[in-house]
Amino acid sequence: MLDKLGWRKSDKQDQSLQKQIDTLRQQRVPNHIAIIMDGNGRWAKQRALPRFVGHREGMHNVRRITRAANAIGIKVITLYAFSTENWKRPSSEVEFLMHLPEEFLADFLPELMELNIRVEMIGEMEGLPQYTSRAVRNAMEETKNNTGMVLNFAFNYGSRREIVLAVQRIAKLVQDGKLETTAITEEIICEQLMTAKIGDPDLLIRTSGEFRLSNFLLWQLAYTEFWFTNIHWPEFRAEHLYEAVIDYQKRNRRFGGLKGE
Ligand code: V0D
Repeated sequence: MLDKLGWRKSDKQDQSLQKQIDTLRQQRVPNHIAIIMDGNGRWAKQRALPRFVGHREGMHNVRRITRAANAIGIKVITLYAFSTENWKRPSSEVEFLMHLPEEFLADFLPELMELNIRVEMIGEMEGLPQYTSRAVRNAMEETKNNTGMVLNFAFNYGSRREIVLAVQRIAKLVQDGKLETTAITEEIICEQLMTAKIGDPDLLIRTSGEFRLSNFLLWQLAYTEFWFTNIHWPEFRAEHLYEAVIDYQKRNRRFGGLKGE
């Protein structure tokens, strides 16, 4: 059963979470949070478990963090689930990963409806196995009229590829005489990116101790606050998300002070 904020009893362990919520409610929360969900393989390795166990744990954690983000009024959460580079992994691992959207949605879609959450995707549907694209397309269709938080998966996504596709489309507009070269602005480029409708993240989180962007949202992260943690994705909990949000709010407050001086 879910309570008013969309919490499952098992996720709301203790008073300290409520304390964090009380703190972060005193200021604006970021509209859009993007997360690089790293460390599933490493988490498994440390426990002498096969990598796929880490990936499945990671998938279960997507649900927890979706609930946690929803509960504090985040408008968009973008999760880096599969990059264009991930195709280089062993084919057995890629195949396992490609079944995760199906598995995730089979269990979680009813709750997404209950929470009024809309599923979106950035990346290319082309090249995905049919069982994968069908599951994702179906979830987008089922949830398209939901008006609450957007759960946006970056999936078969690479930012350089995204930029190449945008440049190709803009060049075509110029070639067809529909756009002047001098009329190409930042806004025109934004419109051609896969994030046209969802906008730029306010906060980027990367788990598992790496400090790279790994071809994620290169254009869109120009003004974003970054937050890093050593926690592996399967162990990243609501308390860590809220810690990141509270840190973000502190930074913003500092900037606000400086700007006025
Ligand atoms: C594995 C950690 C949910 C990162 C999270 C194939 C690596 C778990 C989805 C998902 C993955 C994607 C689209 C959708 C619904 C769910 C997912 C992949 C990997 C890529 F509509 N978790 N998840 N997709 N992992």
